[in-house]
Amino acid sequence: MANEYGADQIQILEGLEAVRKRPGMYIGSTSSRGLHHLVYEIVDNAVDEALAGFCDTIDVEINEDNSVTVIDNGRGIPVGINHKAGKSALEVVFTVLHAGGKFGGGGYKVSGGLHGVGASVVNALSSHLEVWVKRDGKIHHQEYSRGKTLCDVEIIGEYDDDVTGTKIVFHPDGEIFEETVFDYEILQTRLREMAFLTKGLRIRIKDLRVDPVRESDFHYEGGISEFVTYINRSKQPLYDDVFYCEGERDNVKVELAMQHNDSYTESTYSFVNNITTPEGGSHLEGFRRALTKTFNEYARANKLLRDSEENLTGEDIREGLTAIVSVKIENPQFEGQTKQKLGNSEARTAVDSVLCEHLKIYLEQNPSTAKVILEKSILAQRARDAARKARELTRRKSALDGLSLPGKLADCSNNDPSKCEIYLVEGDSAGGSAKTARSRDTQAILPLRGKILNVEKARLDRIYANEEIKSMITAFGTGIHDDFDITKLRYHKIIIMTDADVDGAHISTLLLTFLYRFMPELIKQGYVYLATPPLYKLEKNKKVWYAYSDEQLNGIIKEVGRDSNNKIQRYKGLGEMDAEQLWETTMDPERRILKRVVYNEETAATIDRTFTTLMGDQVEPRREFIEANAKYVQNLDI
Ligand code: TSJ
Repeated sequence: MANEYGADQIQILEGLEAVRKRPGMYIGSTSSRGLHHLVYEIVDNAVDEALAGFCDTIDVEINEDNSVTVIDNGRGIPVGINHKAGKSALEVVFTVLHAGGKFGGGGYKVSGGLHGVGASVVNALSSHLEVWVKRDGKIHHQEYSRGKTLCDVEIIGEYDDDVTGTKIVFHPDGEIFEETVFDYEILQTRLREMAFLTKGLRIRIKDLRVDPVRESDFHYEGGISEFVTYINRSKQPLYDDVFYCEGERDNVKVELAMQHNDSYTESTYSFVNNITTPEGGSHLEGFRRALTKTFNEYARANKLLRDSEENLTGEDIREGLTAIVSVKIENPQFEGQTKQKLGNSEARTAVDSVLCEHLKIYLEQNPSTAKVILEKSILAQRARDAARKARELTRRKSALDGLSLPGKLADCSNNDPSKCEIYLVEGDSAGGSAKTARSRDTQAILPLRGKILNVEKARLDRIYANEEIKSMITAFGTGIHDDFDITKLRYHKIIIMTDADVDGAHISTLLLTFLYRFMPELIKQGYVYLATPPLYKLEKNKKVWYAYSDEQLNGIIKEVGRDSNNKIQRYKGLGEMDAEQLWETTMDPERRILKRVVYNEETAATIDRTFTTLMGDQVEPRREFIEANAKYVQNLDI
């Protein structure tokens, strides 16, 4: 009896009406994001079946009418009568809030969607939903509309191929969702991630809205080890192996994979029940503690660190590390402001213990890998030391000189940061025009020379020694690292102004990378903008128009008529504009277009991957980046 999981074990908590009244409470939002959550919610249920060991394939299809079909080859949702509810367990799953295996306890381990709310929520928010269950030789079927049953569970046939499973089709309700069109890319990214996190499971996705049909097939026998390889695909790994270990302590399942690359940044992604935890928590703390402790102990025991030398810090050891930490836990507790940080202390000890045990053995058996990692860590330690000294030096200097602003900065005269702007301008000549053009009271200009240092490719000591970077830090006034203080920010608009060409895009990417890595608060609080210089100037009979896109140019041509008096100039760079033109088109707060750079918590991990990929050695993904980057800016006509 103990392991029997039948119709009666499904718990019943509360009614469904609330879901349609306040959909946001259950799926976060009714935007595109909420829409896609419906799919994850359903797929999560099938993944649970896979985790229980009864399903190895999940198919997701986006149908022509934007409904979605999900099919698995598990045991099929139980169809027997649930005695507490007095109806079929299948019907309970779809019509009673919080019903399902997840909340039962004693069943299988959870996977759990973002809010762990289950199939009934999807049903409540679908104008139509149908389910088919192949179980006990029969095909069971039921239909619903907006959470209400349209018929009893009926047997509509038999099957003889011995393949059991569950199939559902749902149509997101247009009365609820602002957006009802699924995005293949978004679904694909998440489904790929789910496949990485569940080794052996095959997840296929098919888009039937396009001809030819678009499809992907995700299946990773290596699970999160392959995830690490995937993230490191555009980087140079430091050694061949991906370290992997798994174990269970105290009812917490732990899986861990990692590999260093030759970069200087860490990319660790942590998951709880297959859901990413960008704010980390106890599982991540356990990981860090075990990593630091094990490497230091190994280094001492093998004389890679002398007795007189200081311990390596966690940061030193994690320089260039790509890691996935995945835990599965029955009752995850989330804390912190956004309730995204794992709180369960047993997760800390579980990860710590599993990693210590396996990593110690791995290092002993792979001394050459251990040595490469420790050599890199020791270099990181030295660089960190040098960087600290450099920072102390600038701190002391600014304390002595008062505020020693960089010489190239043309500062504004206003002292109210909320009114002040700083333009980061590519090149001395454009910098010169900008200085002439600006409104001196509120607009400061900082010209930056040539290519900016790629902070993804340099250690801290070099970064802090870089002139361009030093002048940005002093001009902003916030300090950096432990000293960072956003209240000291001297300008509430930091505006990146570069040429409207590929090089310009590259430079703004490098600047954004610096800001993202070293002063993320500036982006999070919305202080960073991109200027938008025009692409064309059209002159006719002494009148002038500017166009910021090809469409706009065509529109203007249509308006003024296509004739030989039209003089069209294509701007290749800011340098081609004189000060007045630069003011009119790009700097005048009344007329310019600014794009605010947005920092999106939920896509932070994706941004991170995008940045690292694009700033890496590979040249090819750059265009992709520039396109992806467009997703992180908002148009603001201010
Ligand atoms: F979300 C959902 F309910 F709509 C849904 C559930 C959608 C899809 C595509 C699959 C599933 C699902 C559920 N697949 N497999 C299961 N398994 C069970 O619900 C199940 C099966 C057998 C037993 C048992 O003890 O015999 C128990 C459970 C909970």
